[in-house]
Amino acid sequence: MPYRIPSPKGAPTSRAKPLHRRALVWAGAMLLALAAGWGVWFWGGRQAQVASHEPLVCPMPAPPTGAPNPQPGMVWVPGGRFELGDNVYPEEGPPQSVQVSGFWMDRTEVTNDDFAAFVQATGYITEAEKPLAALQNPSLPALMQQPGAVVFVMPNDVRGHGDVTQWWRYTPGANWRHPGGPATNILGKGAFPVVAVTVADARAYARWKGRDLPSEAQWEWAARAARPSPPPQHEQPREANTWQGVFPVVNLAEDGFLGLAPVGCYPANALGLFDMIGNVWELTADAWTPHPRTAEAGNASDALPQSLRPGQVPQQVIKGGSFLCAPNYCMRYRAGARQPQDADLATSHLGFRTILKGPP
Ligand SMILES: [Ca+2]
Ligand SMILES: [Ca+2]
Repeated sequence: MPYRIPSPKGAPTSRAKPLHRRALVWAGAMLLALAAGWGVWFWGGRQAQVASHEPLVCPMPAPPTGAPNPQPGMVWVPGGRFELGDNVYPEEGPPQSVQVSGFWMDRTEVTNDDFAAFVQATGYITEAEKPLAALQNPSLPALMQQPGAVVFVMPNDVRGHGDVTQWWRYTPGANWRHPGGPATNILGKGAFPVVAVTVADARAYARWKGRDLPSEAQWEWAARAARPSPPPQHEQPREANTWQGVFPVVNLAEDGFLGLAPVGCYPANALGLFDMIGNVWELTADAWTPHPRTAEAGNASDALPQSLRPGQVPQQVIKGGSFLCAPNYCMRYRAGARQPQDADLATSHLGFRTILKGPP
């Protein structure tokens, strides 16, 4: 006769279980707890191990010998015609034929050292360092009217991917000098890509250098290494800083980096451009449109007005994906991928690089 827990009234309760079943349930619960604890210990230990091996600088290959490069730190991208766009997400298509003239492009994402030189020379203050004009943004919560940026914070668990605030947090005090928030800094990280900059900040830097931001078409053509018909690359690239595992809760960091990497840690493309795919998303000069922009030059297309709903902020096309792009979320680690970005919102996964028009 199995033992039963008596109910207050002395009748058998429906929650009563035979003693041996209770023992099994208890043992199962203990095993689950042990497994969860082991998982936390394992992933925590693995993440600490990966982080301890992440370099602060990656050696860049020496420029090719021969005639000196008239634009040091830049790569010549020859002109050509290609099919702009892709077909993985609706906003990438339909592909359209685009002609692009040749131009110079930074061989890496703009780094913290690069941006610090600009700030030191000009006294420039980025948008994330300035409070928003409250009267112009009455609907924003008070928190977001403080100077700051949106920071990725890895959660322990998520309920689906519909609510991005599970891993993105507006963080007062976050900016390019403190990309993870006020308690963080970029000491020793001069070779990392600058983040927490807006398109206005990127344009100011480019103007100071006498350059431009690339248009969507120029950026994609360069990321394709100026190949008119590249093989369709839809798989997660092996040699780029993306996210391996289940975003946003399991970061295997099989590419060697949990978060941002210094520029130039992965092989360059055939033109000599580093990190076009992954690491940080890159701002373009083009305002967002629902389908790829075919204008060759970003400045010209940028003059086209966006059709904005009341209260909607202007958005910019960003390209290339980031260290947060994973197969289960944001398969945008491709040249043809694109995404909108609020023009005045700085984030911890977004940077840029510049171009220079002119003779090779
Ligand atoms: Ca990574
Ligand atoms: Ca990039």
